[in-house]
Amino acid sequence: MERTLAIVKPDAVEKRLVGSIIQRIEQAGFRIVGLRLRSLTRAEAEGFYAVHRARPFFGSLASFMSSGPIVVMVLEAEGAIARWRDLMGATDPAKAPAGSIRAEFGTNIERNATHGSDAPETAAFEIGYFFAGADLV
Ligand code: FUP
Repeated sequence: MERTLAIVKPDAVEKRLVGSIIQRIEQAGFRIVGLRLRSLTRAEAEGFYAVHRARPFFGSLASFMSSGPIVVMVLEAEGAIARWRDLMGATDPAKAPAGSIRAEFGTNIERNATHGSDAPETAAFEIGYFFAGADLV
């Protein structure tokens, strides 16, 4: 079994898409092992995306991610990291396959509705960023 971090980003929370996104996650067979609604300070958003610090979009991304509440979740399944990224679709909603979460619910490459870890090492870092072991069921 593998675990990944999923985030419903501020754009999707504001559009009241939390239920629709969780429904897709459950229907796809993931077990939700951690779930919380919270806000990020700008410093927390910068820390979460620290790997992108040198990229031109970093400042705007940190502002967006700290602009409103997010839902953070830990999802468990065989191959959870790749499967959640498949369900989301490409980073840019315009390039995501029809029917994927980002194609259906995203606005643009920044306001793209959801986040998912991209590798086991990043999943471990990202899960630890939001959850203690005792928070996961
Ligand atoms: P992903 O793994 O699909 O979330 O994509 P990346 O790690 O490449 O990018 C992380 C986040 O940075 C994206 F979700 C949105 C943001 N981003 C931009 O705002 N502009 C870009 O050109 C690329 C990424």
